[in-house]
Amino acid sequence: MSLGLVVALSGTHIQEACQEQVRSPSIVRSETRYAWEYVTTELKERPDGWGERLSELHREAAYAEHSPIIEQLRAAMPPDSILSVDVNITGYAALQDFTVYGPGMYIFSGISVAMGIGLPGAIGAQVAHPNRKVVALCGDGGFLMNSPELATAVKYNLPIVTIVMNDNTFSSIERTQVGRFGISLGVNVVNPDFVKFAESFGAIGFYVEDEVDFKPTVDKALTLDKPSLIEVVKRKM
Ligand SMILES: Cc1ncc(C[n+]2csc(CCOP(=O)(O)OP(=O)(O)O)c2C)c(N)n1
Ligand SMILES: [Mg+2]
Repeated sequence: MSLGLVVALSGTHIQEACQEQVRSPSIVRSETRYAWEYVTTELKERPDGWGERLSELHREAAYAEHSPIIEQLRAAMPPDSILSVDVNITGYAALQDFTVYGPGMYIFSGISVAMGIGLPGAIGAQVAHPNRKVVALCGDGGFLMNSPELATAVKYNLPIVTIVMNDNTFSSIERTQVGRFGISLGVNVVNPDFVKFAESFGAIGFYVEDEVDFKPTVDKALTLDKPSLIEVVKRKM
């Protein structure tokens, strides 16, 4: 997401940084961070309505936790693999902490911040790059929006690893509601058993309750030649 957003909004120095990225991935990270600050802070005074939206995005990004999951995910994924990120709290952490080594290796819905992109984005990436590893990083709410696409992944034997961070809640929304109003409403969701759900499509299901099991499970899932889903129990902070 970050690259798509910043290239669209903040000009040529970012594009130049992208061209440098294979040699210097850190340039892209720092330039991305700079551009994110620019679009969400300096442009927030815009009179055309985008200023307010950008301020919201800035608030959301400022909330982002630094999830240890992201570091482990980066360590498990080969450098040329592709991460497709849905709109969720761990996804916000990826926005700031997941190092990207090349163009087209990080997919997000950009400034529209539309939920549901995680799995379909990964399917498109896997079809385009059959020899690369592709991971979708989703919240429980965002995953369920397009979860029937597991059937597509199974039908075309796409070995995508879908990670579902399950907190049985629209936590991003809960946090915003509590921050603004002190209470929350309508944010708790009733979920299926994600492992059984994945298995019912013919995918492989994994269940991770303890963070220390996360990377070994991703390592294992990345060796499979069929779609898999890893449900990660996400405890409320
Ligand atoms: C299509 C769409 N609908 C609604 C929203 C507003 N929204 C942003 S985050 C979010 C909740 C995400 O829930 P989940 O996927 O469980 O991730 P979590 O916030 O719990 O980490 C919602 C409803 C959105 N961004 N896109
Ligand atoms: Mg959730």
